[in-house]
Amino acid sequence: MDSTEHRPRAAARAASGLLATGLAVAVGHAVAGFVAPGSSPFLAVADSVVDRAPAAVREATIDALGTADKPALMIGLAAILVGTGVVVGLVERPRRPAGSVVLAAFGLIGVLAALSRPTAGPAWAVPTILGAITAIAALRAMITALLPAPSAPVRPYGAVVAIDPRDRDQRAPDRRRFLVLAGSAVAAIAAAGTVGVALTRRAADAVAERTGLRLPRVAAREAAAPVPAGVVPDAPGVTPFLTDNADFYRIDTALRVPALSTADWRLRIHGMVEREIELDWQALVDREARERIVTLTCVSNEVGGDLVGTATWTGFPIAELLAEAGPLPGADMLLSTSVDGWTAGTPLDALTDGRDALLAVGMNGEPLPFEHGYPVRQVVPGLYGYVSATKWVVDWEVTRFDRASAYWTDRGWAERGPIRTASRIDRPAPLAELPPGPTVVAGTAWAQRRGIDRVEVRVDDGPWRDARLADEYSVDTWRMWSWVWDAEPGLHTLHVRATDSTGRVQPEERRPPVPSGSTGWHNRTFRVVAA
Ligand SMILES: Nc1nc2c(c(=O)[nH]1)N[C@H]1C(S)=C(S)[C@@H](COP(=O)(O)O)O[C@H]1N2
Ligand SMILES: [Mo]
Repeated sequence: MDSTEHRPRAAARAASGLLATGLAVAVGHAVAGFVAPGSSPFLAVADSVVDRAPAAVREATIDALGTADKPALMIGLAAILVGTGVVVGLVERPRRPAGSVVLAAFGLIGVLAALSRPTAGPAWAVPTILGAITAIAALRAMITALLPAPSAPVRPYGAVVAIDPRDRDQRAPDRRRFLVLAGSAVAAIAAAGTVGVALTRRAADAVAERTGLRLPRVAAREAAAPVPAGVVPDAPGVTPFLTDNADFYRIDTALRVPALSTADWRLRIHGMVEREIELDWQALVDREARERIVTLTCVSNEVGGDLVGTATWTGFPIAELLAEAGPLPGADMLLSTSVDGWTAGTPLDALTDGRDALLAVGMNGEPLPFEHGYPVRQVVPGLYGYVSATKWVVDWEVTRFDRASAYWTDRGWAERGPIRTASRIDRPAPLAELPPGPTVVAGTAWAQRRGIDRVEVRVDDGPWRDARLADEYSVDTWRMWSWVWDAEPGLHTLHVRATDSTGRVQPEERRPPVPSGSTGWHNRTFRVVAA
C-alpha cells in the first residue's frame, strides 16, 4: 500500500481501537446504571481484582499506597484498557478482525467478572455484552472506512479489463466517513459516560457507605438467644439453620435494586395517627436495637420450594415506632411503601401483638445487603413477605383494609397472608440413586407463630412414621427433622407432612401459591439399587 499513507493511517487505526474500547466501557457503565451498579464491566473487573488479590498483595499495596489503593487500581486498569485499545485498532483488518476478537475476549472477562460478583444475577452479563457489541460494531465501521477491502475482483469484459467504479471507490480510504464515525464515537462515549456516572454515582456512594457502616450496638439483653447445636440433625448435607445472606432467596419487583443511602433515607409515619413522625437514620439507630432470628417465607413458594430462609435480623420494634405516632381507633392496616413504589398492607395487630416485628437494618450481622432492602426493611414473623416484609421502606401510612390495598392484593392475592404450615424433604437429593440400608432422610418444616409439633414421613403407600424433630429455636423459625429409612431396592416415593402446635395436620390437597400460599405434601422419589 501507499507508504505516505502509512503514518496517519496507523494513528487513525489506533484511535479507532481506543474509541471502540472507550465505547465498550462507557456503554457498559451506562447500561449498568439500569441493571445494578456492580454489573458495570469496569467496576466488576476492579472488584474482582480486589477480591482475588492474595491477601499479602492486597496488604502490601494498601501499605504502599494507603487509601489510594482503589484509585491506583482504577488507573492501572485504565492504562491496560488504553494499551489494549491501541493494539485492538492496529491489528483489526476488514477481513481479519483480530481486534474484534480481542474486544470479545475482554468482553468475556467482563462478563465473567460481573457474574462472579456475590450478588450477581444473569442480568449482570447484559451491560458488558451490550458494551462489547457496540464496540465491535464501531471498530468494524471505522476500520472499514480506513482500510476498505477490495470488494470484488476486477472483472474482465472480453479483452478489455474494466474496473467497476464502485469497486474503486470502495478501495480508497473514506476519510470523511472515518471522521464522522470517530466524532460520533466521541459523542457516544461522552453521552453514555455521563448517563452511566449519573446513574451509578449515588449507588456507588451507597455502596461505599454500606461497606463502612457499623450496625447499631445490641445490648446483651436484646441479643438473639444463642442457637443450640441441636437445632440441626446430626447428618452431613442438611440445610443449615441460618441461611447465609448470599444464599438467601430474593423476591421483589425491582428491575434496578434501589441504592438508597442512610443519608437519604427517611421514614414518614402518617395517616390515621395522632402525630405524624418523620424519622431519619440517626433518629432510628439512636433507639435501643434488638436482634431476633426469624424465618421469612414467600407466598409464591411451591410445595418443596426454597423461597424460605432464616436470618438473624438486627432492628427496632415496629410496635414502639407505631406507638409514638399513636394509631387512631378504627385503623387496622399499615400500608408500607418502598422507595421504588412497591406497597404492602400489614394488619396492625400483627405489628403490635408482641411478636418480634422489626424495622430491620442488619441481616446476619451485616448491614442489609442492597437486594434485601438496604438500608431499612420490615421483618414480621408469621406473615408472608408480600404483606409484611417491605424492603427499602420509606413510608408508613396507618389506614384501614377497607380504604387501601397494596401491590399484590391489587393483583389477585389474598389481603391477609398468614404463613401456612409446610414441610420439605432436603436430602437425599432429588432422584438420587441410593444403596440399600439405613439412609438419613432430612428436611425442614415451618409454621411461623404456631411452631411445628410433629413431622411424619411415609414410604410409598406405607404407614406414616414419626420423624425425629431437631430442637425448636422458636415458633417463628423453621424446625429441622430427620428420619432413618431402611431403604429397600426399588423405586420409592417418600412423602412428608407436618403438624403445627395447634394440632392441625398440613393438608394433602395440592393448591397453587395463588392466592394465599401453596398447600400439599412434598414428595421425592429415589431409586435404591444394590451394589
Ligand atoms: N420493596 C419491595 N419489598 C418487598 C418486595 C418487593 O417486591 N419490593 N417483595 C416482598 C416479597 S413478595 C417477599 S417474599 C420478601 C422477600 O424478601 P427477600 O428478597 O429479602 O428474601 O420481600 C418483600 N418485600
Ligand atoms: Mo413473596
